[in-house]
Amino acid sequence: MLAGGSLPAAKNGLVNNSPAPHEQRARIQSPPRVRVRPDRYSLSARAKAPSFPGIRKTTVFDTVAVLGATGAVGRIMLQLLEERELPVQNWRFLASARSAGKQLTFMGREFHIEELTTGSFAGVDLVLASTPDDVAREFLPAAVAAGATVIDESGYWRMNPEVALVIPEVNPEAALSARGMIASPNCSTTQMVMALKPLHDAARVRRVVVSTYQATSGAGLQGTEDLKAGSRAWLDGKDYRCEAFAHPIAFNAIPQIGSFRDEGYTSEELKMVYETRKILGDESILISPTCVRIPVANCHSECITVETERPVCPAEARELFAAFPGITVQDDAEAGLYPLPSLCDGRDEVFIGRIRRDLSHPNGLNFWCVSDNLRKGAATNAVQIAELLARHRAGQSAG
Ligand code: 2RA
Repeated sequence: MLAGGSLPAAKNGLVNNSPAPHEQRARIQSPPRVRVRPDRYSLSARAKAPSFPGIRKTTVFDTVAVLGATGAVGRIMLQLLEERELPVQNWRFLASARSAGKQLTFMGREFHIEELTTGSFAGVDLVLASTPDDVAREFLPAAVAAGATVIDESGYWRMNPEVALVIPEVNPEAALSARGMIASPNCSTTQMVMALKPLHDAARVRRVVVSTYQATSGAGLQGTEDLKAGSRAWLDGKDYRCEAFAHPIAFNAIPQIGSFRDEGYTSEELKMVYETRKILGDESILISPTCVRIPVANCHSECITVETERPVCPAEARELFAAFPGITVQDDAEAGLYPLPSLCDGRDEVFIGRIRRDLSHPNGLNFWCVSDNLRKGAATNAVQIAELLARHRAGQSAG
């Protein structure tokens, strides 16, 4: 069990098992016409963020509280909320005593950051929380008890059986039947499960071997600072002591993310195992993970080998990935087209390339998967969950 604790009964349980309409169109990205250097070919123009056709002017949430708006993920969450226009009447911003009292600008207005207490949630109907685990443990049950639906980015509640663990493209029904608390998965899990879902639906995934190449932004703002300051120091021949990592990250690779747990696996690796099974609703999937921190500023990359019940050839896999909402295939070896963290930065999709058969197993498939860990791995997924709830509520009031 990775997380414990209990939740009060939700006052606002949402019950509906119909999946929400998908909001992003998947596509196979056209390869460039000529062979070009990686920095010359561009991703297609950034898709405008999906909005709320038909319900934008309707207030769905009276009061939404955002927790942790000043952190690495919180900042992006605010940016997304500004871009995507969630139908909300009132916004509140809550933070621990250290950040409380500061001002922040959101949607062109100045907001005062209030101190987070267990009494903060009266009248709040949705909480978007991006906080450390201990804050989530201490304060979020009070939000549920006050009648709010909580979307939690922390790791604390994810494996609690009373909590829904949701990727909107994969298991939207879990969000709609949640009893107050909805958790967003760990970033390394989210992009892998996005890739596994279409394969699992078509050919049942039996076993996964995954190695991650995780960006320093996954360790928060200090992780980014350690990469920048550590790289400068390394180039200047000076010492630098990392605060977010146990070893120097500049010009290095650290095969430890999180703390060591059972059988030599880290907490990050075990999250990939348990969260994947919970989201896909299949405890039989075997997963062998190795998580590595690398000196890339943003976007996690994963080398994934999947064994399915029946063989899935690369052409079929390409089609399955391309048809899945939120996945963009970038796969043209001759043109040098495959996902790169530098080009996926700031994007909301999960990118897949290097799709090829596993030479060591007749039912095996290998591919490379990159995604912005702060966006689809965290903020985007949380905002998409809020949008899913908004569409559902708007549908209910229209009906
Ligand atoms: C990391 N997955 O990259 C973690 C953040 N949740 O460190």
